[in-house]
Amino acid sequence: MIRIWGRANSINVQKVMWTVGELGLDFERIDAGGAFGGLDTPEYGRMNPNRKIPTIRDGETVVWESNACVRYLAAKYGSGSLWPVDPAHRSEADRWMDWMLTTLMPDMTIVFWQTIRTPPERRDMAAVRAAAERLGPIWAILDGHLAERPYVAGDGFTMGDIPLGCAWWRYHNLPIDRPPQPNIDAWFARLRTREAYRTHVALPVT
Ligand SMILES: N[C@@H](CCC(=O)N[C@@H](CS)C(=O)NCC(=O)O)C(=O)O
Repeated sequence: MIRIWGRANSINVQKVMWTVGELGLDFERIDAGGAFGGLDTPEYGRMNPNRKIPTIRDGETVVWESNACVRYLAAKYGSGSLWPVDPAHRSEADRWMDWMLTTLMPDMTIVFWQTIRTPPERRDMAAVRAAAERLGPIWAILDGHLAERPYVAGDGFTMGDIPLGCAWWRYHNLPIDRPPQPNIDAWFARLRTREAYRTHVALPVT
């Protein structure tokens, strides 16, 4: 049984939920963070000194950082499927997971926080417009990559598709202008057929 701490509407928790769903693992998700609180207890701090979600526990093993959780679960339970065995192949999945966190998420976070989590009268719409303009060309890098392959790491679905799939769902639910990204649309249509995606990610963006 995998225990997962984190609220269902967190993009970082959704990555982990999608992963356990793909792998068919037994899990228990414990609501934590946001209005649920629970991150400031001594017990939680011992598991995750950052006091962020998600945190997972698998037996004696505790993991935090959402992409590290996805990698841990894929390596332990999805070798040869979510977890490409060949290092060169795996690096394809890995690099796009890191790209999501380092290149894509800074501007995604500006738009999300300003338009969804900030009251209208306090929104910095100039910052939203600037971030939205930067995001089109950033997503276009992935669009170019997907012109030549059906999934992020090649012919099959891997862990590399999970963080970006979560981010594309969120991007599409933000109230901003978006340039067309036809290859991402085709890839996302493939992702949307996956039950674990529909169950854990295709939720209202709040
Ligand atoms: N880099 C971390 C970021 C973790 C993070 O910032 N999580 C947010 C939710 S997405 C959080 O814990 N926010 C505090 C809260 O929900 O109370 C990861 O990928 O796991």
